[in-house]
Amino acid sequence: MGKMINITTQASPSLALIKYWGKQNKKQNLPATTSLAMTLDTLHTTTEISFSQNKDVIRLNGIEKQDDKIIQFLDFCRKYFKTDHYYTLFTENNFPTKAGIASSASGFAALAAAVNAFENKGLDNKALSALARRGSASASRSVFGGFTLLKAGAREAIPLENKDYWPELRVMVCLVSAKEKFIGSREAMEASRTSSPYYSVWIKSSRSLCKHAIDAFYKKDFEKLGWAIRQSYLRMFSTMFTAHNPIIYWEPGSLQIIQTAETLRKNGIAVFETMDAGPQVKLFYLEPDEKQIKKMILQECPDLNFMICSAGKGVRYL
Ligand code: 2P0
Repeated sequence: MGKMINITTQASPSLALIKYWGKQNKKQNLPATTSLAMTLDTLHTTTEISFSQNKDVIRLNGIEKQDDKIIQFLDFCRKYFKTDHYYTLFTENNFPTKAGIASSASGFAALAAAVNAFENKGLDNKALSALARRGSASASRSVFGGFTLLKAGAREAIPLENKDYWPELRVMVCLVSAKEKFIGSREAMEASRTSSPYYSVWIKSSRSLCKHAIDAFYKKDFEKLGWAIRQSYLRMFSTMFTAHNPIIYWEPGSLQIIQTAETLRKNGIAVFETMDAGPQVKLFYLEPDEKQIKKMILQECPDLNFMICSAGKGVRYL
């Protein structure tokens, strides 16, 4: 009676300090750059899986839809697990979906774990990370908590340190806009790869940048790490700005926060911003500076919604 099972999993977004952008192998979804990331707490995707008669039924944040990326992933799971089951999925995010807050990272990590449990396959986290990568490369990182590395060309992420490694480290996720992005990150990174003259420089320069960041991470040298965090997202966006056609996720509100971070740094406060495939700006800082950062951000952007995160847990079964 395995078919009556109902399983619920939860996973959190993986925010890259050093970015993955571009694929080494499209079919197997292998990343072209090494990414260093932090799995966030506070934000999460919750996914409930059960049996479905003759087709996959997907309800995302209460609305039923046929999401191609999810269906393709379920097709892959059926082959991988050698089953012909269809699934009913109820999946909810407690943060905006497809807005550049890594909902595909938490989403596919939660989904990979859900299918694994539903099919009673008992994959360990390494195998689960490789499976989640098929859905979204960043999801391979979300399987693990704390701090992770996904190497260029790798099949799975590596857990570096757990969530308690750097307890003062915080991320303020500034919600500039909750609209769905106008172009998905998969398409956008492919446009960068195939048409930006800076793509090859991005790939090459990512290697030394990542080494620099890992060194800073282990020394807990926040200024040095912060420099690399900023370089990584700005170099990544350079490949988007110069793609044919150019891709610009930034909004005026994004720039306002970037400039506020610059003002804070000029006042001696170590705060370093990053952005992903969307207009949101995420600020890295250390907890003792939180009060001053909040004050300045709210002074410059009084209506801003934000969420504060620390390093969080990997995928879990509820
Ligand atoms: C990252 N992003 O490292 C980078 C930085 C967005 C900007 O991973 O095609 O949804 O499914 O593997 O993982 C977003 O891209 O792309 C992403 P696919 P994914 O977090």
